[in-house]
This record gives sequence, structure tokens and C-alpha cells, in this order.
Amino acid sequence: MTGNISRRNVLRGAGVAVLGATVAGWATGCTSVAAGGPASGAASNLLEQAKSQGFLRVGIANEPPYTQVGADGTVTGCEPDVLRAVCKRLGIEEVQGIITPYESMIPGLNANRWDVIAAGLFMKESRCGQVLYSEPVIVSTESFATPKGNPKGITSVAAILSNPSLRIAVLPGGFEEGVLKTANVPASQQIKINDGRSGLEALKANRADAFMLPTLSLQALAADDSSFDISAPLNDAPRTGSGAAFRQSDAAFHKAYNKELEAFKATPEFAEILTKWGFDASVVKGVTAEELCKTAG
Ligand code: 6CS
Repeated sequence: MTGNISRRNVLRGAGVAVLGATVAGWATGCTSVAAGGPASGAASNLLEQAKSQGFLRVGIANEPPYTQVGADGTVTGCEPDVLRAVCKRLGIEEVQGIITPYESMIPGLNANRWDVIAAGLFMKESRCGQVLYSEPVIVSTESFATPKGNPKGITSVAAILSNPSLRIAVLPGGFEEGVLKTANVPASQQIKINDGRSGLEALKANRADAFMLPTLSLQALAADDSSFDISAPLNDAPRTGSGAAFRQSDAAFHKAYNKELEAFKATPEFAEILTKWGFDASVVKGVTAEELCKTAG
């Protein structure tokens, strides 16, 4: 993405649990945003306010290729890059990222800590009931990382369920935890970890036998580490997708965003962004948020 949109803005969100405690990480001297956000209180016209103040705050995770924060604070990744491009078409010049765990993204959005989520927060029934998702930008699959050679032969969620001695590392409040819950995998078999790196560390330390995360995220994590195998996409984990997620009170913004997103998806730039991050733009063609919001969990 080019143009004068700043890509060097990230805050380290302390998560909603510690409301408002953000460690300013602005890399371009942008004004920090008050904890109350651009429009605390009553519902507001977020689009006009974001245009007038010149930026939109986005909740992200820093899990490439979905979201990526560079050492210099550059916010990229498939979802922020698409968000930035559509925001530019809407007249919003800057996107500022706030890093937060997946489990805090929707509570933080609804607490006005950020204005939108663009993190690969996968659509499913329970989430679609709390936010307004844009039409999907990507469609995604889930995989397991295992120690090289997959010594315990773990190739499905069912295999975890059928062997109570197997331990699966998973992010708390993440989509994968929901898949395990839907499959009735007991909490006693789940090892909660904070991020991708700690998931691989759990495998290395033999605290877990497999680590569940989106296929492309695991491939990115293990790209330079030959001590892990990444499974093919799991047949017994739902294929779903993601797009930007807005507050239900920001329906006007959501409508305007979807209109511009639809036009953007028809441009070569959209496919260039997805290809750059390893996604196949053709896979999301014709897929709707309505369809993906039927994903159980
Ligand atoms: O939607 C989620 O919760 C999952 N999305 C990504 C991109 N990574 C892990 C997370 O659990």
C-alpha cells in the first residue's frame, strides 16, 4: 500500500482487562487517542469523525500473514492492508493499530478502545451476533503444528478427542478453542498459550503434542524452523473467513465500508494484497458474511 497513509502506527493494547492502559507506540508522532476514542458516549457518525480526525483505530493481533507489526511499528498484514486501502477510498488517511489478544477484540471494540477489528477474527455465529462484519476478505483453514514426524499421528480434532492423553495448545478465546469446545475436547486436554511463538515453545518443551492455528499462520511461524510439521488443512475444522468487524452502532460506517470494499475487491490491487500475504483471492469470490456467520461456535 502506498500513498500518504501512515503505516507506522501501533499501540500495544493492554487488552480490555486493563481498560485504557495502552503503551503509546506511535511511530510517526501521531496524537495519541484518548481512551474514550473519537466518539465516546452516544452512537456517532464514525465515518465523518474518522475522516475529520484523519485516522481509524484498528484492533490487531500481530499474527502474520493476517496482521503484522514491524520492529519499527509498521502495521501491515492482509487484513490491515485491505482495511487501509478501503479507508483511503472512504477519505480516511490513516489506520492506527492497537495490538490485543483475540479474546479482547470484540469487548475492546464495544468499549470503544478501537473503532474496527481487522485481524482475521474468523466469522462464526457467536461473534456475528456481537459485531457487524464486512463481507469477507479472506477464507481460511486450520492446521496442527506437531513435532517433526508427527510422532503421535495427530491429523484431526477427532484424534485429540479419542486419546485423552493428547494435549493441544490453543489460544484462549480464539476460533480454535471454539472448534475444540464444539467437538467436546475437554479443557483438561487444552494447553492455553498466548501467541504463535509460545504455541511452538509448548511443543518444544513437550507441554503439548499439537498446536492448532490457521494453516498460513503456522506455515509463517515454522518457515525458518525445521523442527515442526504443519498438517494439511484439517477436514474436521470448519473453513470460515474474516473481514473487518464494526460496532453494531456503526451501521452507517459498515454500509459505506461494504460498498467501497465491494468495488475494491474488483480491482487488481485487492488480488495483489492477498497474493502478497499468501492468500488466494479467487477463494473468497462469491462467499458471503451471511454464509460464514452460520459457522457453529
Ligand atoms: O479468529 C480467531 O480467533 C483466529 N484467527 C486468527 C487469524 N488466528 C488465531 C485466532 O484464534
